[in-house]
Amino acid sequence: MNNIGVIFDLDGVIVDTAKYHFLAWKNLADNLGFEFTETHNELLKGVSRVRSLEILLDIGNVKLSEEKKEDLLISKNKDYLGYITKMGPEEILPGASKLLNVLDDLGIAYVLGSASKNAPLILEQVNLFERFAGIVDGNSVSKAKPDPEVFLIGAEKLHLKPENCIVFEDAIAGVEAANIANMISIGIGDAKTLHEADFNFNNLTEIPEDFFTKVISEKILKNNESRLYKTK
Ligand code: B16
Ligand code: MG
Repeated sequence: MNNIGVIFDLDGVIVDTAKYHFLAWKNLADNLGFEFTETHNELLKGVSRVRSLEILLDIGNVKLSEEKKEDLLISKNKDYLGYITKMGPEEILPGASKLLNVLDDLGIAYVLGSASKNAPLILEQVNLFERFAGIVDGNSVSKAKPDPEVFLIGAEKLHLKPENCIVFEDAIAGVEAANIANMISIGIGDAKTLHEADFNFNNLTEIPEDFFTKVISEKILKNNESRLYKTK
């Protein structure tokens, strides 16, 4: 059943690294002397590291030289690495391992499509690296989500047309990127926030076992009129 393939975002879909990004960004904001809250952190989900720093500095109304910004990006990542190098398989989000098993059983290949430059390390930490047919991460792209580049490279790795790819995403920018790429977008998380997705689930445990067979048999592909068979 390999006429479709799957592209997974990492943070917020396979693992929750947002909590570690938060701790590292908060530490940086504390050192700069302004408050950075969990609500602020929502703005950084799915956003590149460089863009995250720009947003954070805007929140604190802080202006810095490019050189200083470079230093901060390095120190934030060092701090973040301290957390992720302690991660283990127990941090795989509920439903993710089972979903990968379902895909393996169906012979549906999957790749990673993440904005994180640390994605390979994180997948190694949680023992999932070997299972992905390919990794597209922040090192492989020049344009950040909502630009579709990350997912279009993912489709190439799957040797599939974009419309035959299903994207799992937790961020608005990622859902937008999947839609622009003409892929099937699945929003994981709050359905109101991710209302632009073709399908919505609160988390991966909610994906019905027959989801992929239905996508194929009902031809819910974007190049097909029957895309109207949405679950919502
Ligand atoms: P890094 P995803 C994204 O991962 C995170 O959601 C986002 O908060 C982070 O800024 C970005 O990766 C870059 O991460 O600093 O490790 O390169 O959701 O695209 O898997
Ligand atoms: Mg994400």
